[in-house]
Amino acid sequence: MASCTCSSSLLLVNPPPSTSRHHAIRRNLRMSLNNNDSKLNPSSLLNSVTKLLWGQSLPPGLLVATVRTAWNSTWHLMMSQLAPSDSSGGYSRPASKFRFSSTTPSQGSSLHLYVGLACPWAHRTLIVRALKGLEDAVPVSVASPGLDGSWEFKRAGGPDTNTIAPSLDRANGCNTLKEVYRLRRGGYDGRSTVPMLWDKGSKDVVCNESYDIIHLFNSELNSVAQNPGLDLSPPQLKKQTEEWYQIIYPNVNNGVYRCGFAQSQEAYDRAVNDLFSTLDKLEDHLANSRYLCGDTLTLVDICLFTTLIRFDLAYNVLFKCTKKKLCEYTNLHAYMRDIYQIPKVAATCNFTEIMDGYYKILFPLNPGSIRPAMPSTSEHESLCRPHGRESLSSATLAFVK
Ligand SMILES: N[C@@H](CCC(=O)N[C@@H](CS)C(=O)NCC(=O)O)C(=O)O
Repeated sequence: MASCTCSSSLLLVNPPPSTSRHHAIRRNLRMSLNNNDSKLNPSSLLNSVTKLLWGQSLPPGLLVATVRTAWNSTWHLMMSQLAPSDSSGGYSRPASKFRFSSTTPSQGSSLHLYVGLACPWAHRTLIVRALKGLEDAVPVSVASPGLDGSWEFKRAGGPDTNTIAPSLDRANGCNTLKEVYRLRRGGYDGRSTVPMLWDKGSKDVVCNESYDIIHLFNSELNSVAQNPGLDLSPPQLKKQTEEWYQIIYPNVNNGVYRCGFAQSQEAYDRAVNDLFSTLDKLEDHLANSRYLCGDTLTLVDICLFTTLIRFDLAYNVLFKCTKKKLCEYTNLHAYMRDIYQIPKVAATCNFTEIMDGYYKILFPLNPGSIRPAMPSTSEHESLCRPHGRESLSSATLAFVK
């Protein structure tokens, strides 16, 4: 076929690059990605790609291969910042920096709690604070996520007044959580995570590990709690709750993150199997037990609840926890509804904030930021339908004032 020589066609159809040119483009792109390594930023990446592709009319196969190389490298780069991984691509959660040591804050010291509503770890502290009646003793500031995933205090309120909503910083008047952390004695430049318990008196971080904070709320602040008689960690159940926690934390609470943040197929396969084999065991156990440790609601139930309530809203889709939806587990779903219906618990669950927090903020997992529709089984009305679990125990939940 005669080649077209008219000038208008030349503008539209460049001759395809030669095979050696294909290789050179891909090699240069790889080199520019590798050279910059951790210093790479999105605009320099875009510049490199534009420079290399400018004026080239790439055949679709090469275009896909080139963009795939660029996207894979960028994705791994973003993921390594969002979610540190081990050598096999498995998510490795950084340890909390501020744990309780042997010294706990004195009763009634001026504590302030910082949370974010999407966060399952912060959610634990909100529930225990509500059940123990610590709202007056431990005021709260509710951060919202900025587009880079860090926590900010830039908006307050929300359409649903029955549910806890984002707020400004009520303790320190800061614009970001990072600024609050930096106010502490000795400063701080590490990860600024929620939940964080702040001592207004000494202007210091007391703790930023949810498991420690819920134990502190349960047992160390009884003199200022409205429900001092409620013990969510009774001594006779300590061993049992600890054993459950050792199962639930790695496989379910952190297990969903291990699925979502896996950076290799092997790491994902491991995580998803651990998660669903544990959910299957829990489903069996909860057939005959109202809560994990029998008739008594404990802290470990609350730790499990905050993951379950996010499961169909976020983890099933965004974190690829796809073997089953939670609503397909009869006992687990009823158990979750049972806890949701305890007075004051529903008000700690802000589903809009949860969905926005995951789908709009975790950019590497959802680059288009489109928020899927809310599953109907996760709507408030659906969660309020009868759970039928009273028949498993004589426990009454009239303890919550
Ligand atoms: N182990 C901590 C985990 C806290 C955590 O990872 N919080 C996330 C939100 S779900 C966070 O604040 N991330 C912000 C960051 O890493 O900069 C706990 O249980 O309190």
